[in-house]
Amino acid sequence: MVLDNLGSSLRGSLEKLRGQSRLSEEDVEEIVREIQRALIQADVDIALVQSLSDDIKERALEEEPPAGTTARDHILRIVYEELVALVGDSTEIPLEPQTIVLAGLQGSGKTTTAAKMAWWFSKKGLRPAVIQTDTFRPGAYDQARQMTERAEVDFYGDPDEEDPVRIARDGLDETADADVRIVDTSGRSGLNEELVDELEEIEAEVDPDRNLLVLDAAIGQGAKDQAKAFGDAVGVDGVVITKLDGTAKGGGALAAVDQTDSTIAFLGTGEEVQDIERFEPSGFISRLLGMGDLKQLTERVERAMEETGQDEDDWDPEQLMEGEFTLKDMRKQMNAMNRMGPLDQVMDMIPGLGGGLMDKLPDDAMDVTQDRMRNFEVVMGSMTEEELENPRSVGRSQVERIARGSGKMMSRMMKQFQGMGDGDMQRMMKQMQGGGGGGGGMGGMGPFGD
Ligand SMILES: Nc1nc2c(ncn2[C@@H]2O[C@H](COP(=O)(O)OP(=O)(O)OP(=O)(O)O)[C@@H](O)[C@H]2O)c(=O)[nH]1
Ligand SMILES: [Mg+2]
Repeated sequence: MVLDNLGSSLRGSLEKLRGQSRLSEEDVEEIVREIQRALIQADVDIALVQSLSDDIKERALEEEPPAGTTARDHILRIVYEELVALVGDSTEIPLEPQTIVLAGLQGSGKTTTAAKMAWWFSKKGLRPAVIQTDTFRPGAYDQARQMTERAEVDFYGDPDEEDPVRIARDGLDETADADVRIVDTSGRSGLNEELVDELEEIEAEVDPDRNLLVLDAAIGQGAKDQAKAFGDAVGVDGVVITKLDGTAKGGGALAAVDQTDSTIAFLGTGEEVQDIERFEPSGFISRLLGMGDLKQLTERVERAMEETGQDEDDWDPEQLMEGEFTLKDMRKQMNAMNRMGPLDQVMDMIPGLGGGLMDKLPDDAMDVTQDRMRNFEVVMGSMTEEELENPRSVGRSQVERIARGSGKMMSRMMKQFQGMGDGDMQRMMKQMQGGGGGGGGMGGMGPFGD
């Protein structure tokens, strides 16, 4: 993924600052060099890299770090803030009924994005529909139909109709029940008059709430020209950058979009309908820096909760912060985590557990952890509500009963859970929420660690 090595190369330099309370000029130089290298590799405009470097240097040396912060936190915060400013804001996408037109050059990812966005809206509880108006490319109809089937969302298209505007009109009628109508359009190899005319006519017919321009990340800084050309021709309310999974150069598109007056709405990170994320500048940059992204994690948790039929209320970090964490809570978390995707991805998003830790773990550690979680599940399945609420009350005879019931790892788990002091879980949750603890260990994690 774009700028992938920024986090890991910075982490080394930041690690060296551990224990220091002040930054020397050399420290700042080294960190700025790492950032420059990563940004230039990612195809970010050189002049932009230079001005960003200057800003970071100036702030790092001139701003007084707030009392109690370390040199490491001080520079990390400045780097983070400057990078967030570099990628710019996120396009506002209200969760309400609306019509969106997707435009872009051939192969930029419009059709894929239409299905992905529909999937995204459906996960937010809205009813989306995709309208396919591309009569230019043979196969466009089938492609859109198949992708929307995979996304399990409504679809309208007409393989026998040649007029895109007519399809758009019929499509709006046919999808009147949907909350969010996403209109996919055809592409051309360049922004020619034919494409501009077609887009203008569709826009006049559809009267969309927003036009989103779909850009392939591989075009790098070319994003600036495309965003400007489409903006002048039909108006662009936001940009979707696709194929960020496939190129190391996506930094060009990310930064270039902000240099025009556009903002970024979504990022495409793969070919499947789920491979989409809302662009959140702060989360995006925290993740790049290996600081984790609680917001993303929360989104995934919410999604997982929906799928397990659990209430969102069940996920209550506040309650965990207050220190009451029972086995029952742990089971809920584990169920949710299992549904959030591969454990290593989830861990990467937790501030303090991100990057730094993952690098240190042996390759198979995640498999082992995942196995262990499954074991816990089996064991907890044999416990009563009372025992789950109150693990310290579990005596020997209960342990034996539960062990018989589960046949698995009982004493080991109880030993670990009981051995975990009251404050440990609280401390762990604090660490997760506080972020910034790149190398933060798993020491307090008890059952998850060894
Ligand atoms: N790896 C990756 N591939 C993507 C992504 N988005 C789209 N693609 C692929 O890019 C190719 C083109 O995507 P389409 O969605 O057909 O592009 P389009 O803009 O609709 O193309 P036209 O209709 O011909 O103008 C397809 O093979 C997609 O699978 C992405 O985020 N990551
Ligand atoms: Mg298409």
